[in-house]
Amino acid sequence: MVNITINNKEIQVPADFTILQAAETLNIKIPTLCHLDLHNIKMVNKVASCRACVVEVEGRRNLAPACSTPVYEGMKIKTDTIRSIKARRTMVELLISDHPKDCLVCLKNQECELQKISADLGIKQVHYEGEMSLFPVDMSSKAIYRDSSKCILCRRCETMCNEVQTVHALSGLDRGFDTVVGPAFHAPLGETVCTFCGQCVAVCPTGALVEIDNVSKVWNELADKSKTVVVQVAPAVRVAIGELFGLEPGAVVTGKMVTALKNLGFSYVFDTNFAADLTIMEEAHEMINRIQNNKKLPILTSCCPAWVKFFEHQFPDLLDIPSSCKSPHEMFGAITKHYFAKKMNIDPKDVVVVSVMPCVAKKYEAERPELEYGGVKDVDVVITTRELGRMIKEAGMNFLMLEDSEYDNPLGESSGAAQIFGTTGGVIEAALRTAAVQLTGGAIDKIDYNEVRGMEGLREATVEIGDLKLNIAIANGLGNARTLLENIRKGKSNYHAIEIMACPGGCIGGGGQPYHHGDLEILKERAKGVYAIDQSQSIRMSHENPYIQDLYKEFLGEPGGEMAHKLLHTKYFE
Ligand code: HC1
Ligand code: SF4
Repeated sequence: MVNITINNKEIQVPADFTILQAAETLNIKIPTLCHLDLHNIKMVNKVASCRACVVEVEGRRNLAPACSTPVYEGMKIKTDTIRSIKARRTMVELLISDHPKDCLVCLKNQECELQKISADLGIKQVHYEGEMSLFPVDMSSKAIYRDSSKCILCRRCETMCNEVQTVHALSGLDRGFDTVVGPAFHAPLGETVCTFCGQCVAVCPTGALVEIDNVSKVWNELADKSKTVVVQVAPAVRVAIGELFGLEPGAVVTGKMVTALKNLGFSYVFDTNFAADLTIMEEAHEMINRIQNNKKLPILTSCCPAWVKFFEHQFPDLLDIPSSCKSPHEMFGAITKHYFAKKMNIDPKDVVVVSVMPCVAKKYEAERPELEYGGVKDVDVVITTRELGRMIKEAGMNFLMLEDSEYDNPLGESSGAAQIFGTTGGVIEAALRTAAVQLTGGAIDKIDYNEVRGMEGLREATVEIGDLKLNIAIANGLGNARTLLENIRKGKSNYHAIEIMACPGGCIGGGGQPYHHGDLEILKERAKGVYAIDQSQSIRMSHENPYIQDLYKEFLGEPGGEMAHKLLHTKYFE
């Protein structure tokens, strides 16, 4: 510990603290823009490039950036002098001088950190006019919109992509006003190893990285009276969308959200959770088969599209071990178009499936050409939680005052097991619940597998089911996934099953969720919301969902059977 003084207050802080961390212990707020400290995923953006956090240190001629200057014994710091405030304003004014000032029509309007710091610092005028960095917009991917003219070179995206996700799709290129953070050789993002996980979007402070906006597409589909427009909602959306309307993270707003979707004019409001139950029927069947025959182990979950793209690029030698199951929202699309539409006497070509997802990679996934049946795409349009929030606002609804309503049936009923898909560890727990019943003939002593829950990026557990001891691993964040996959490649893994989600925290921390600014507490609250829904359900195991049972009886036959394979399973490509 060292003794320091901040704004005349004496305190003791750990010797490895920065000025910024020390000030936080006194609740002194120093503005920052490039800095980001995501303790839970060990990501600290250390570039100190924006200099919006400069402070005065006694005995030092120059101002010091608080985020990167370590404390020392006897240090005397002033954070609120006119000199430091003026310098901060100058730094931010310089950033604004090289920034398109189209805030009113920017997708990040009211959520932009540059906008906020400018207001907080009382900047009323930009004194510096001159050269600007202008770059073409990159819309080469179906998921991410990249406008480098709005980039402030904070490098958060680069740190996230390279250090946390270990994808290395982004790095700093060129010099001076030509400096840009992007793929090597200025390649279009859509043609790179980018997984579209959207974690760069989640940490970008400005509108430089945002999702491809599909809101207009959905409005147009809703206006087309020749179409039956069906919407499905992912498990993680209902515990986060309330944040866009001022509610606490984790607030469960399923009923209001369903009413909002009905008001928007969707013909049917269904639940991705139904298809998560279906996924478990298929995946647990595959898992049991592979464990009993001791072949192709470990089985890897396959519902996260960014994770799928990651292993296709990075581990092409291991393409036979992920489960062949499509992700739940794709299964949902296939079942809607080839089972529900038939039941309702509608031509599948006249059905439009819209997915509301916490994820930007789902936009890319829906465009994968193999995710179709009989020439009909499984899913037509994907919007994120944030885009649904915008649609609700555009329609002028007072979300908080909406009554609750229920999902439509038959594709709106689901178990608690499906709901926990939304958080890290949930998919494997859901699979274990059903696998345990099938392996023991129903002699189970528990439904909750607390040993696979948690927020750590890499976890493992041994789960006993009857005489079997199953070694399970869970990774969230692609860097953690890489660690597991490298061990498998080296033959060092003794796992039976592994769940992988690309985003820290799982889908609750998806790149399309309300911005959480790296606050782990927000993710924890969303996870609590997910588990609270599970606990409140009368059915908590996927195979007990009566509509799933009907679906197999009426249409699919057996899990893993011929029809199931045609509609619900897929292939991976190098
Ligand atoms: Fe997910 Fe999934 S859990 S991938 O995180 O398997 O996006 O929420 O919808 O498809 O069910 C996302 C969430 C989601 C799928 C399911
Ligand atoms: Fe990297 Fe993910 Fe962003 Fe692609 S979407 S650039 S993989 S962080």
